Amino acid sequence: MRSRHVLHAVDSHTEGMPTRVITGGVGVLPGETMAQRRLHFMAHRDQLRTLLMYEPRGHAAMSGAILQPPTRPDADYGVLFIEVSGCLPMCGHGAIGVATVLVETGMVAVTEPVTTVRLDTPAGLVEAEVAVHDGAATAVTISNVASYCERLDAEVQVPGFGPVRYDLAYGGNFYAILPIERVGLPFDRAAGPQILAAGLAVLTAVNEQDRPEHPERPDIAGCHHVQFLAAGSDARHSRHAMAIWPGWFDRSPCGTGTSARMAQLHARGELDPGADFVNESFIGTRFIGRLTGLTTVGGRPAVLPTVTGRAWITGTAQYLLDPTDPFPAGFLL
Ligand code: PYC
Repeated sequence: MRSRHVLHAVDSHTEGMPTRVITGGVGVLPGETMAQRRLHFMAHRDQLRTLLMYEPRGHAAMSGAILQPPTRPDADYGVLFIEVSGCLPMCGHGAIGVATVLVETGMVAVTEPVTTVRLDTPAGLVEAEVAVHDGAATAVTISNVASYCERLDAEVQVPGFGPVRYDLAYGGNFYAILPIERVGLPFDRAAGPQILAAGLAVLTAVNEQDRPEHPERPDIAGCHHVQFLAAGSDARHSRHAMAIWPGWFDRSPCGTGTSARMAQLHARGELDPGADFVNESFIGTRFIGRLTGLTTVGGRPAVLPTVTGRAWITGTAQYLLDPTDPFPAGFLL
């Protein structure tokens, strides 16, 4: 056996969506903040992401997180979120997976019934309250970054679909949000390829015609996620298919998407702080969201969201790269 890298991983899934947590083998990335480390990684180390996320070690809907020492004194770990899509500023299912792995592998001091883990993410500090029973993480509630609604009832010209009305909100990533009937498709997994194609068409058109940019963070820009709502979705219980660039569905109910959806519902006057909001994924798994307060982002009204979900460890692994491997950056089919 020969290897240019040995990467230590604890694999998990959060309500169906994988988080491959890289616990060792990467070293400390340069940068004074996790946002700077993310930009450095994207510019100089992206092959490590594709090696870990793409085939043959991953797959077309793979997701993970690289652990780092924190860059701020109030955090326990720095986290860089990696996916087939790139490096996200924040990932809710990933944060729930990371917190579960840290607790269940003893990488943080564990107290019962609740262990608090503070994650230094590129989008900001995210606190995770892990409910622990007999050493097992039974649920994780993350206090996500401030989220806000950027547009209500905006219109975009989408080739093949014509004018499409949508809302756009930020919850750690930007989300276009619209009922699925606006693209003429059923909320049905059998229509998955058509839903993905519609999602890619919508996000491409949004980015070409009115690319969103975070008012305080120019490093967070662009829309790579489209939240297609099922009929009957409301501010108490919402079901969605989350189409993500370059062409996959979130298996989890999407933590940053849940936060963005709550910001949108609040902007529409339909969701107040304190009420439970059930958000359901395309495979039927659920997160419980709640708004805990109001704030501002770049002078705009914003909300403080929490998201509760569960994660399970599925294995541990050492991923290797043989010097003769013809696919050192992996591949996607
Ligand atoms: O849970 O925030 C999330 C997420 C983003 C992309 C996939 N999952």
